[in-house]
Amino acid sequence: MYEKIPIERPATPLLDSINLPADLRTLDVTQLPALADQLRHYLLFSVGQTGGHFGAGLGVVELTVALHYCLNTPQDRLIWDVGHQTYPHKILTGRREAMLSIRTPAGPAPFPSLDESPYDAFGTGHSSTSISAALGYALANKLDNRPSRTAVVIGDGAMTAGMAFEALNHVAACQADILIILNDNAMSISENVGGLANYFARNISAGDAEATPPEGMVSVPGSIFRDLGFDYSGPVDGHDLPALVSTLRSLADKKGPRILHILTKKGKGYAPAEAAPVDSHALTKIEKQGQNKQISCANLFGRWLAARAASEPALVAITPAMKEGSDLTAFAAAYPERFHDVAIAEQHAVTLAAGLAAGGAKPVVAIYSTFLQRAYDQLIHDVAIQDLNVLFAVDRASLLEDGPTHSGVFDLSFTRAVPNLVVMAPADAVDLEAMLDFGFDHAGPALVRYPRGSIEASVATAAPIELGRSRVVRQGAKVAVLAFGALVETARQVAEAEKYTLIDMRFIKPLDEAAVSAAAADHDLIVTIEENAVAGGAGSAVSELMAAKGITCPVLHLGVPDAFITQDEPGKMQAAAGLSANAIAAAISRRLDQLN
Ligand SMILES: Cc1ncc(C[n+]2csc(CCOP(=O)(O)OP(=O)(O)O)c2C)c(N)n1
Repeated sequence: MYEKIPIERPATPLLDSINLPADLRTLDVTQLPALADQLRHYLLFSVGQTGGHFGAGLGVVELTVALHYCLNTPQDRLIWDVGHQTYPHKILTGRREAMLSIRTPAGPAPFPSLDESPYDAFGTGHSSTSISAALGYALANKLDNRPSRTAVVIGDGAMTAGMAFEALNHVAACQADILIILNDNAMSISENVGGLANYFARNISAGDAEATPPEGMVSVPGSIFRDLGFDYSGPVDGHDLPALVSTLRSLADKKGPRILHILTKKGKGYAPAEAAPVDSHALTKIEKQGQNKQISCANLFGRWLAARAASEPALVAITPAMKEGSDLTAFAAAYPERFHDVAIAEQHAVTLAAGLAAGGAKPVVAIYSTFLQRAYDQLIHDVAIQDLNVLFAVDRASLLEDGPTHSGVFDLSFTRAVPNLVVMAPADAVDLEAMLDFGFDHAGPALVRYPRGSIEASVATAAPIELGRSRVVRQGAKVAVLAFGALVETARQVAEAEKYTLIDMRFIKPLDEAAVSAAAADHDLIVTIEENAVAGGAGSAVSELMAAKGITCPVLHLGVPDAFITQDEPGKMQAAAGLSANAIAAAISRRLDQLN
């Protein structure tokens, strides 16, 4: 058991001799526990250096060793659900040293990535896709008569999502040759919730898989999967390497859909993580810890929610498995009956909110930008068409270290196309709270999007929020910068230096038409700035409005280009997208030169 994250690189001679899984397969099974121990120690060291996900990785160290030992990867396909637990997998598959630069453009991606390694059979990041992808592989193998085997590792948290069930249903229909390893640690990021989580817990206390059900007992472990048409084995101790190896060996060559249920401990082998698995889901780099600056947008939201709930008995908050990340902890503790962690079920979260609103409650959906992508139809079909009073608090609407899977830079494009929906982006902490209030009180659906971390307060004016009204931050000349959300502060630096006009647009929908036409009348160039895809984003809204109203003025759209921005520190990702103050200033002056 490790008590501390090593700051010095530990000695890991056996691990160092494993450059690829083929090396691992030359070991004797009795050497595997020592290898697992060194892998765990090195994982702790490398994550300490880089930050990143580690609680889940610690829990699958033995499983990772056993899988690469028993399967013939990469010819056999191994697909990890979510992929946040793949640091040990990356270490064993040729990326041990590279792990020291994970989450930088030169280093490995924080999740499996098809083009990074042949051992990463499928790119992930969002949960519950693994069984579908594996079924695709299995069916493609069959078409091509390839002997390759297909295995999946999916957590009990990821198993709660609709997609996982959709795939199980279809796998059973196809009777495809797939081995699904259900990694049950009773944890999502928070404690896993719901009927499935209870079912697993009940079964585990009922004991061994092979036992006949005692009189009166409703089910034996795995009966739900057996009934669906799977060959179920388990539960097996997922930290017992010899047991894992012998079970995997016996299951790997079987045909048809198989489920192996293993029990593991999140954070295994690192005492602080075992004691506090929620906090150890991910780690901040050692050097960065303690540099705690301003209050984050998530914290502001959490504070707003708890305060507003005190005077709003109909307020109900919903999270799809992101209670801590969205900072609903205080609210959940104070108002447990009005708090719903629906597990990893974004679609359900949004339609549940629609139902609550139809029933007279006042739901607030706290959701990350990229996870809202999953619930687009529910947003349109269940909330917006029925014009229901749902407030969406959309967090992580920004470029993120976790890379393209988690960078929330599409929400403005896909939400602003939806009728009835009001879309806002605050430039500072004051506006964030004011917009949450405004959206909550608005009759109809409303959405407030904000980035990870904090937003600058230097442009705060506390001007009241009025529907579809922008505010002029500074009056200048020549160029009117129309900035949206968190980038207002960056735009301010440019506008002040160059004496441009700066407008904090506040609303993406409805857009401030009067402000746009005034800006066009008084300036040579309109520049829109947003941390969102240029394609279909807030700037597009400005151009569409101008086209519709016959307003003419040269326009420059600055935002995330039509490309996925590689993982890096967020500030560097912004720079890579051309959204640093320098890049913005340069782009504007280039355009002015072209116009002259
Ligand atoms: C669609 C989606 N929603 C939410 C998340 C955030 N998320 C990442 S890991 C995780 C918990 C996964 O739990 P489980 O599958 O049991 O894996 P464990 O971490 O317990 O090993 C969640 C909710 C996500 N990656 N994708």
